[in-house]
Amino acid sequence: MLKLVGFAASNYYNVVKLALLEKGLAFEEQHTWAEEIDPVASPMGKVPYLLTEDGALSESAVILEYLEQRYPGVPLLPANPWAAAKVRELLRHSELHLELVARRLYPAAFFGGQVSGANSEQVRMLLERGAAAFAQLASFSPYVAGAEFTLADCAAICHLPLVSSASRIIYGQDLLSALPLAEYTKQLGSRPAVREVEAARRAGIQALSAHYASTR
Ligand SMILES: N[C@@H](CCC(=O)N[C@@H](CS)C(=O)NCC(=O)O)C(=O)O
Repeated sequence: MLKLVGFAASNYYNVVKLALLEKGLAFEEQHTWAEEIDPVASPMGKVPYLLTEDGALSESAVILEYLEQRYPGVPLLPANPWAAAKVRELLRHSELHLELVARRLYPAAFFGGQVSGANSEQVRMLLERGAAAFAQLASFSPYVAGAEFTLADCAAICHLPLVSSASRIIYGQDLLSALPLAEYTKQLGSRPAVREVEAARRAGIQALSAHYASTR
């Protein structure tokens, strides 16, 4: 059986978990903190990774593509190549131009760390560009790529609220305010898989805080 390895506070772990649930695939979860990661399975020491019948696979976007090809029963990519490419475009944007940029704020926003003034200004500029680009590409009608729930939603619902909340904490301003995030989050909350991931994420944040406190 597929085994998803990582921890429930991780937004990248949750992207893959959501895709597995939405596709109706049987899988097990193996809880592993960052410092316990098997470097053979995940050479960058990151979660998630997926243990499959073929071996271990890291990098969430690659895992999603593998799941689509290996288990096409419930597709989360459109059959039309252009429409599928537009979904992938949104997925890449949410990762590269929003989540990875905002990630530089997380230590200060969520873990009591610090962000230098110069860094924070650079991140703000990049986030503003990323948010404008995402607003231009996404339709939110009601899903980010249109009428169907896709892989782009698996990423967006796990990454965007985090980016938004980090920006509110650091800048006192939601740099994603141009996106209809509140309505989108509410809409996606009607999906059982989204609710399941969100409940586990909340519990996972508590567990992560307790873990940090016990290892400091
Ligand atoms: N590009 C990776 C990013 C995964 C990632 O950054 N995971 C974080 C948790 S959200 C992690 O494992 N951090 C531990 C570390 O970097 O040491 C993916 O898409 O899977």
